[in-house]
Amino acid sequence: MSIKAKIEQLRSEIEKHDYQYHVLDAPLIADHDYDRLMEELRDLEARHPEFIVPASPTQRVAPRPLPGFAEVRHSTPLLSLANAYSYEDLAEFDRRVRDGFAGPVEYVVELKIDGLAVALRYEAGLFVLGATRGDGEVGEDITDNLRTILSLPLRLREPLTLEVRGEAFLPVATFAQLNNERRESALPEFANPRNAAAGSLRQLDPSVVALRKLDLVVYGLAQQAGAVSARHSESLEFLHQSGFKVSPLRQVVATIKEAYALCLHYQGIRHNLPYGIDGLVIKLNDQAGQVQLGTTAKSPRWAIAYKFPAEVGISRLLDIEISVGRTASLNPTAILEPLTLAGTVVSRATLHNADFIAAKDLRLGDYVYVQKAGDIIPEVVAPVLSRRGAELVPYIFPAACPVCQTPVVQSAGEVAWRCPNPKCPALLREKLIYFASKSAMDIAGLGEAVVTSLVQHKLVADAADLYSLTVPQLLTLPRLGQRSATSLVEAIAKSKHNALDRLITALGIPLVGEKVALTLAREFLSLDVLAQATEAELMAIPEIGPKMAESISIFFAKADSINLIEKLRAAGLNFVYALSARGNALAGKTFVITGTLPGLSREAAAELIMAHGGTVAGSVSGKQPRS
Ligand code: 3BA
Repeated sequence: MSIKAKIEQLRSEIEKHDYQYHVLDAPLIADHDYDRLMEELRDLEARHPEFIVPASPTQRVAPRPLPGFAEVRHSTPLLSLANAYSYEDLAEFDRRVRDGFAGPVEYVVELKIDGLAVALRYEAGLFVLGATRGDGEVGEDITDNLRTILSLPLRLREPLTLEVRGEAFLPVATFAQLNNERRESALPEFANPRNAAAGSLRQLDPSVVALRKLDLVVYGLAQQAGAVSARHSESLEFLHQSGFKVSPLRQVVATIKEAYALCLHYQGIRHNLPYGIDGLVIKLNDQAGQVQLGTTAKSPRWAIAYKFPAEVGISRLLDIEISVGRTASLNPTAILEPLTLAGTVVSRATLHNADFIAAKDLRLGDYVYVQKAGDIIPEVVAPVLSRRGAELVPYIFPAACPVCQTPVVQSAGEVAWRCPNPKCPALLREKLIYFASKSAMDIAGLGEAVVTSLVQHKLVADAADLYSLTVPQLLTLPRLGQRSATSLVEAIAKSKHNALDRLITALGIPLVGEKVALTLAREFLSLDVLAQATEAELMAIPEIGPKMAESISIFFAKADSINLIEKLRAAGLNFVYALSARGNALAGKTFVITGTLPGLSREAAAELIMAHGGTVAGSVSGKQPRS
């Protein structure tokens, strides 16, 4: 057999197993046998790169991050769905359908997956373009990110040209794991699988997206793809036969009553499914009828989403716990008698701030209505006044920090009360956790527990003190062995060489997150230049508004900040952008950029060169490294 034929045979074999595993959930071989096939293919392709094609299973993860997402105009708009919240709403929808369509009415009932709507284009059987919904008319090109989804066929079984629409989502288990990781890294948790899918697909680096393990369910063909079938149920069958994962529920029913019965059934078992659903979608099966009924400005008249009601339960407010956040704000949390809500046990819920508690007049000992917003994050809705005991008294928000007892203060126009003590141990703890977190200095082994211990034992008074910690010092902490202590000291030392944007993030400047930090690093190229920047200079940057500019200059003017920065400098941390950012493979080389490349602007090309240590001649962007 020729090498080319062997490669093709391996690809077909791997595609078959990808389909069995990721679409059908029915693997035919053991993981290590699958790995061996992949290895064999990788090996052959490495020796014969002339045979590599984009549809090869080895090519799912593009080698480099994108400079940004290009815009894509959809061939036909992605409409939205009208919502129904009751049987009455569904009956009303049914009447309208029957008024506007003379033929026999049949409905297809599908699960409404809680993810992000995407449009996928195939040309001659090859996946060529994937886009987000955007505003329905224009979305963003996320082809490289969608390619990482293993249930998405890179090539179809037939060389068809078509546009498919569906939902990219995170399975429940993956979503829970991602939020656990985010909690541990002091990152905000995603409120629901939809936000998590959107956040994941907006990552510029496909190798990061690949780690998120997204999945995809398709539910429709764009109209322009031609009449493949007379009925929607047949389109779904066609998509299934073409190798896509389609909604596992695609039941055809004759009446809206039967559709509603399915809604109630799935409302009861929704939390036992491996993916989040926020309702069901009911569609007229007859595609000619769909055309006849047409659309309103925003949504088709032939389809409706039945949305599950938010699950509400009653529990008891046992206590209000006050913690001190990274910005010194006092954050109240409700401690509840445990109750099961939307499939999980809830015993805590955020109360946001003092005003929230006062506005609802929540009292310790109250029975309270608890609800899951977006079905993930629990919130206290209101007290059950009919069950309030006469002895309960209005809640008084603490006047002093619960940790250091300093009287709290409230700035004009702000709802948060803050602890004004810069040496408050609670504040230090939060700052250190944030400093070490994944999106900041990413120090492995420096999690909540170790930080708490370091603060308790007074081994550090600020982030810079981390860099002078020694193994013997760490060994004095309870539950920290020789091995962990050694690797922690190494991880801390390694973080000295982090890219500048990480350090800027880690400083915890109010309103400055990782994205803004990267912008600041790229604009000012050194921490010292940034620290000297005036508010006017900061505001000259498009992403920086007056509030952020003010916050940044206040931060760098503070004695504590100046002191911290000098200590970090003395510890040998990297204060400059460019050479350190992505390696220096291009160091010593100078580039002149002329003309354009498809998908890469001159500015973006210059940025990539500089980020790899190269120099760009001429003034393409006017932002070369100052040395
Ligand atoms: N079916 C979402 N829209 C859906 C094609 C219509 C539609 C959805 C659906 C409009 C799901 C709105 C975004 C959109 C393609 C517009 C589904 C789901 N059907 N099963 C009727 O599972 N989330 N979403 N996508 N066009």
